[in-house]
Amino acid sequence: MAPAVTVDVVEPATLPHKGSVAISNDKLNTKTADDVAEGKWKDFSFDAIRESQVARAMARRYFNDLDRYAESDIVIVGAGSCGLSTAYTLAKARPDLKIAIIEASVSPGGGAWLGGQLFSAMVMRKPANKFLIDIGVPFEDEGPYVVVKHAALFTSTLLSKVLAFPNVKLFNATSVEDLITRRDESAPGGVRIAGVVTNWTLVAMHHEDQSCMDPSTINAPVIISTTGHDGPFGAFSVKRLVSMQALERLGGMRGLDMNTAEDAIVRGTREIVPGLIVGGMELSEVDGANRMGPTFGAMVLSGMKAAEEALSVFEERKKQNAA
Ligand code: 48N
Repeated sequence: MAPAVTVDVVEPATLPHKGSVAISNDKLNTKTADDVAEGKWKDFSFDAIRESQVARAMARRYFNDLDRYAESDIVIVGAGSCGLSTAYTLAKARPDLKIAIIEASVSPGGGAWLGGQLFSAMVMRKPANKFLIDIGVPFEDEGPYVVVKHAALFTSTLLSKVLAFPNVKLFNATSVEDLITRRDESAPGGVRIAGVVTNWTLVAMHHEDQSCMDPSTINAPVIISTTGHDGPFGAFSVKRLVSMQALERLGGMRGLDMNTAEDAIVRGTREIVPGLIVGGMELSEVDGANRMGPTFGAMVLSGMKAAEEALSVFEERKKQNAA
């Protein structure tokens, strides 16, 4: 007979009391996987559960995460191909760092679920294929470039690897709607970025038709913004830098030129103002770089470079704080 199972039930009235409720054996589902495999669906049933257990299982973890990541080491804004490549590179290199990813959409991945014009295949120019080998995504080798048979294979594999890191937390359906700043006379625009201001995206979309709905915050010494090129949510951080006069103006993304664009984005990935690194297509809005269209190698390599830049900024700040 299977032993009684006990679950920790935290009664709201007596928080932080931890009680336990025994689910008696006869309610336990003694059906094994084999039973199910043998098609004994007729009298199948799950073990009993109470709705509040599900509600508490979700809430407890989410609010623990909010508490834990309120002070992060690195925040990545935007979980598109560049942001996710950054997160993977960082989390793999530095399991000691707390990395928060803030993604406005319910579904992370940005523009990397399809190739161009809604076609499935995704093209990446070498040496981005090395990243694909690292994360275990198969591709067809076409010489100077490779082709992943479905963009969703790349994005879902990368997303699953990023989410599996214990030091990474993805806050999706959550928007960065401002930046935390500190006065910094040594910075060209007079500010250093010290974190992000967040709100549920559905809230951020309704500031015009609801009374004031204040945001929350995440403090971090390094922010990496990869919010894509201009669009309803695109190029958020660089547009905000201009509106707070920390950046004079935006260069504006130029026309499509694959060769020029991909080199410029990878080379240009850098710290734009102290504490804020910009990568991916958001950078095209700053530097006036060309767009590259449906080739994603620069997103991956920009992510790898953004991770490197972030680590050197992080270590530099740590030294300054220790001095
Ligand atoms: O995929 P994107 O838009 O951005 P990148 O830079 O990761 O990848 C760009 C790439 O998909 C291309 O555009 C390709 C190569 N085409 C180029 C071309 O010439 O057309 O991902 C940005 C992510 C999205 O998921 C947004 O939802 C998110 O950033 N985002 C935000 N998340 C939180 N807070 C915000 N304020 C915010 N703004 C955007």
